[in-house]
Amino acid sequence: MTSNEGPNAPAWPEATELADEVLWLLYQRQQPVGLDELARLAGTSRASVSRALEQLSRRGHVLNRSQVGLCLSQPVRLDACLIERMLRSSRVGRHAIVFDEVGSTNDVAFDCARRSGSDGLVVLAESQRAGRGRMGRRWHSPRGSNLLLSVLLVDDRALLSHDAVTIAAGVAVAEATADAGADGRLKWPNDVLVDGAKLAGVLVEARQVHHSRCIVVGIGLNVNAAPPAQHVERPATSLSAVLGHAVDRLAVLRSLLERLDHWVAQVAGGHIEPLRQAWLARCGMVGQRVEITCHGREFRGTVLDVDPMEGLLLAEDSGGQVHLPAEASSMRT
Ligand code: BT5
Repeated sequence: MTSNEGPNAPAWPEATELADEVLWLLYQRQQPVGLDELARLAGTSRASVSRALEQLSRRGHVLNRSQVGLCLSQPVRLDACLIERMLRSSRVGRHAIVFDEVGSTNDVAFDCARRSGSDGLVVLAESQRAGRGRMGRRWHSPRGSNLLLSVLLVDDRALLSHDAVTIAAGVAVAEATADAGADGRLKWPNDVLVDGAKLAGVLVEARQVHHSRCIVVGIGLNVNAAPPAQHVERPATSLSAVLGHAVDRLAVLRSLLERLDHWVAQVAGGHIEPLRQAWLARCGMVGQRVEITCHGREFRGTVLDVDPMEGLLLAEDSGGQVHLPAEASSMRT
């Protein structure tokens, strides 16, 4: 299920295959390459490569042409063929769909659950009209700059708890930001921060679709642009702001999906302890005083532990200990 849902659908399958191959060659090169060289690498004629390049333009890819050759303009447009070719994962991201614009990628992912073989599907969009956060909040992201994605997991055997998948997604995002060179820290239950500013958020939702329990892991990650200040209650940042240069979204996406693939497999296999350790290694919250709202109640105290299955363990100021589930909790501090 490779698909780019743009306005100009490709004309015929062989041409699409060649355009995919040319795109892949250009993406891997990351340097200008001449038309003859491109034709040689693709094993075809100059004329066929020229037609493939026209098709790529119609798919929204921007090519920079110079005397030394042509290359893809940065940031490279997200494309399902690139994602599927680059990924080394067993479940997450086996199939990809890229949209120019949707309401919410989470809703599209749930809609796709009606198709057979959709487990592991990743839905991406260059922009969202109604991107959502948790508890009715909104997610804002400038078009074409960041990662807005949802991974569909069909959980027929009920192996994936909502909280554990939230923790797994947070760890995967933090690890992917580390791969890119930034020190992403986890803030329970669903934020990734750099120096206290929000870089990414995770929204895990579960629904019954026909007879299957479906979990959708929604992730918004600011790669090349933070949202305008009027759209956020607290400071936000992006990988490019942290690192001081433009960042390849596809490289970040690759490590994010491969790491999520790993952690989802761990959760499905019941291996929770490594996930707990990975979370704690990237979270500076143990020992901190916090205020948390859970099911409309206020809790104040000191964080003792984060358990992917049971939730955050809090030593309450009023005495006693309580486990607070991620799904129903919001941190106020
Ligand atoms: C989250 O909610 O952090 C989860 C966000 C998940 C978004 C993804 S995008 C792909 C997928 N499709 C969707 O429709 N959603 C998911 P929460 O903890 O409730 O945080 C929301 C708050 O973060 C907002 O109220 C803003 O203050 C702030 N915010 C909004 N956009 C932001 C951004 N791009 N970067 C940093 N902070 C942001």
